[in-house]
Amino acid sequence: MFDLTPLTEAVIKGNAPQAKELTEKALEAGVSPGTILQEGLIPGMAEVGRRFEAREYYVPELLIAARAMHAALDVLRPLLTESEEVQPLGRVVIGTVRGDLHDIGKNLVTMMLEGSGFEVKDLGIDVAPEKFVEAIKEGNYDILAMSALLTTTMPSMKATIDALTEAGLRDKVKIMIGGAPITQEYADQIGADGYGEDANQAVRVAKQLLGLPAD
Ligand code: B1M
Repeated sequence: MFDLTPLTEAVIKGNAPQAKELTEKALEAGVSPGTILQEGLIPGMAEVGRRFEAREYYVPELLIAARAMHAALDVLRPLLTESEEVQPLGRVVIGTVRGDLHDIGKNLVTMMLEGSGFEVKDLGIDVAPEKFVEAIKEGNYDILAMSALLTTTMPSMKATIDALTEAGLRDKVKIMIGGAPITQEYADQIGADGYGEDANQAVRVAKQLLGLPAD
């Protein structure tokens, strides 16, 4: 049984080279990418968040932890996004909303969607409502997916939905939202079509929104 604790520790300490190396070693030892993610990496970021809340960590520690997480995710990305689908299940445009720079969760959702056969266009972070509207106008997307990690940026989700409605495009796409402060109640309140609590659920919700079978 491969011990993932050192990997969790590498994320907590923000040791990017070690996080990368331990992820590679775990894969070589036959640990699945999903297990590495759920049992090695995500608990590391959760602990980083706890330390930040307890004021044991400050922004620089968050940044170096995020860098370590990205180094490990870069190793997992090709494996998580491997898909046998030829025709995409659907087309998704995703972004972290205006004012928000958190992208680890969004990147995970992107990888899981791609790995499940969706084609995903990632608009990145700090995406203004107008940019989402422009993408929907110009691209042929089935789902608009928004991520927010700050209570102060959650209203950008509603602003984006309002901007789409104003542009007459609201009915053109299904809207899915998620991120640590987001709830189903909030999704209902702002008129989103779906809410995903984590990256796995995001895939389930995306399939549900397009009327596709769960598996
Ligand atoms: Co910030 N930060 N941060 N931060 N940060 C949080 C979010 C915070 C909760 C920490 C805390 O106080 N405990 C807090 C927010 C408080 C609040 O609003 N309630 C906070 C704060 C305050 C801030 C700053 C304001 C700090 C400051 O400057 N004083 C600042 C804001 C900057 C900005 O965005 N404008 C800031 C900055 C940063 C860094 C840049 C340093 C860094 C981000 C680096 C990066 O992303 N590239 C950072 C980090 C790392 C965090 C924590 C520690 C970790 C976030 C993370 O990556 N989690 C975070 C504390 C925490 O969450 N415990 C915190 C791991 C990731 C896998 O989980 O992103 O939740 P998550 O994604 C999950 C689900 O939410 C879901 O699936 C994902 C996978 O399971 N999901 C979706 C996400 N998007 C989805 C979309 C979907 C469906 C599901 O459908 C579309």
